[in-house]
Amino acid sequence: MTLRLHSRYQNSAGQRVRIVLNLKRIAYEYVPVPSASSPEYRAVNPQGLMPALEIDGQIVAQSMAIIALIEELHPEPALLPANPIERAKARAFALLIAADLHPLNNNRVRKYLAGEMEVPEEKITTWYRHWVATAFASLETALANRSIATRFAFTDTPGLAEACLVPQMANARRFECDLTPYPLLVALDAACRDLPAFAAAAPEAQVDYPG
Ligand SMILES: N[C@@H](CCC(=O)N[C@@H](CS)C(=O)NCC(=O)O)C(=O)O
Repeated sequence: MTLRLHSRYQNSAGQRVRIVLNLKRIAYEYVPVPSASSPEYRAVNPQGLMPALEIDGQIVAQSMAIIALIEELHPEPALLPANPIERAKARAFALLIAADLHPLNNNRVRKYLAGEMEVPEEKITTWYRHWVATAFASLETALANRSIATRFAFTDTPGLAEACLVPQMANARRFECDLTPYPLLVALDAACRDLPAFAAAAPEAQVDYPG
């Protein structure tokens, strides 16, 4: 099985997938995408969003669908807890980021606000920080309310929750969001970032990182 991941160094949805592939020690080819809106990339993913996974010649889009596919093909190490309720909680944590927060703040939304809507840059930053604060408050509460003690968010090894959180934390730092109200998120992110699977998936470790 050959895997080619179309992504870019600063593609946080793609970074989730890179983390998961690394956690599962799955070899893949990283294919840098210079422009997601180019005809070349739209031939790969007509939606014009990264990442896209090429698997044995077929294309799968959407990071969470790609991660679910990887988990089905390579169940070990598991990305989710064994207990069904804990599994649901881990998925809810990840989806709060992938389904609720990320779509509000991603590049194309900010570009649209700045361009067609003529929103000044400082207001876009306010928008960005508002949605980060809203989401991070809920994520922090989710961690504080856990009934089972685990080394990472919901598991003893990093999984889906961490694969979604770490890229989002990097984005929040890039936009200078105040992270002091979220000590549990900050600690979880710090516990992951130096692990080889996360370090190798980081923007600065990718071949297309401008350095
Ligand atoms: N729901 C999608 C979101 C993908 C997405 O929004 N990707 C962004 C980057 S993180 C993108 O490709 N934007 C186009 C661009 O930056 O030109 C997923 O999880 O894969």
